[in-house]
Amino acid sequence: MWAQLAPVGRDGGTGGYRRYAWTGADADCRTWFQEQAEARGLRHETDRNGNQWAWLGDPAAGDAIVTGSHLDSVPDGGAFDGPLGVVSAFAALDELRRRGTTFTKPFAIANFGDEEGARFGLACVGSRLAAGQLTKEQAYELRDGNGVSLPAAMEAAGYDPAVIGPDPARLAGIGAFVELHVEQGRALDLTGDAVGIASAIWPHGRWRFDFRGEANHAGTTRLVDRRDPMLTYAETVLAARREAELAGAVATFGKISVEPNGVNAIPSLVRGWLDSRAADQATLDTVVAAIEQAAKDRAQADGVDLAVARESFTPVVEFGHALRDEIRDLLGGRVPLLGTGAGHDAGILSGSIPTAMLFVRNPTGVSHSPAESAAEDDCVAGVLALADVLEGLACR
Ligand code: HGY
Ligand code: MN
Ligand code: MN
Repeated sequence: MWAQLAPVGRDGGTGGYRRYAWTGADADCRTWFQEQAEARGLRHETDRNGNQWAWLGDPAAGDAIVTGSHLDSVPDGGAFDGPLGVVSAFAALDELRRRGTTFTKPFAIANFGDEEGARFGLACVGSRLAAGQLTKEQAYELRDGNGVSLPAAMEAAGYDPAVIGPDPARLAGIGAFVELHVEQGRALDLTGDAVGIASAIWPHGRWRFDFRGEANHAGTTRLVDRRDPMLTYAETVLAARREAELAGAVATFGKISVEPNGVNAIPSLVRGWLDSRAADQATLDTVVAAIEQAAKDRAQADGVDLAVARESFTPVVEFGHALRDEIRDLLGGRVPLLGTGAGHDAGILSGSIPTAMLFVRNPTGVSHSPAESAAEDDCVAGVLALADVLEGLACR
């Protein structure tokens, strides 16, 4: 399975993945998912929000046990973030069938659409829509870097955007969702465990900073006459690092767009996107407010106009203790609990249904990069752990 999926959406130059929502690579991932489902006799469906489901048993019976993750990626992302959870789900089902277990509840494997928000800027679109955390109207406002709207992209990919929206009946039929994911950090490498269980997800968000100055000639405009938004942007990036360090949080400006983006032209507009995360909401609010204030102060000094818009936000998630502890017991009780700064569909859905996460050791902790890795033995350990969990939840 891994070898079949590996080449899909992979850039030959960087080795990173470019599997963005509603693109050709996304369609190829969806085809792979449907083939894996149907090869196992699972009933495949795509729901109103573009999430894929592979069913064993009748979901109408309710209390379904669902596992899975996402197949889309960040720009030049790694091979494991998302796909490890989907491949492990199919492999865990194969393992349960090898063990001869029978399911006493409906079972499904899910591929949630557009988890990374790489194209439209909002994380977890498929699960947010299903959970009613993103309305159809809000989704219709989303645009990619070329101005293509989310509904237009869905339509071009052959899906009907008119039906997107909350899916309470579907979620009401789910008793538990367990997502396996490569760890995006080194905690398991430090504890020496192959598998861990999520305790919480930090609150995190994305803010777009628009710095508007005055386009002018790079060679003939005196420094004193300039209103250069790149200076304001640069100071804001440094302020973000300062404020994050002060607060024990994280803040990243990883994406920028410049107009007109000419070597010999002072920019008219610099857009920078801030990703910031902290262990609690108050700290996150403090850090973002301090970064905004630093940007405002510098904008004033530079004669630059500033506008800040929050584009994505996920409050803190504390995974439910009952399912978390049941899973820990099913794994023998001594599996470490880990907090994480990475967002996941299991986090979004935790407001609607019981959810839990298993993490698989990442020896370097590197993620959102072609260098992301996990040892095969650890991936197998993850599959066996997921099979043990599913056996305990759905086959007793
Ligand atoms: O950005 C995140 O936390 C996740 O990878 N979507
Ligand atoms: Mn990710
Ligand atoms: Mn992920």
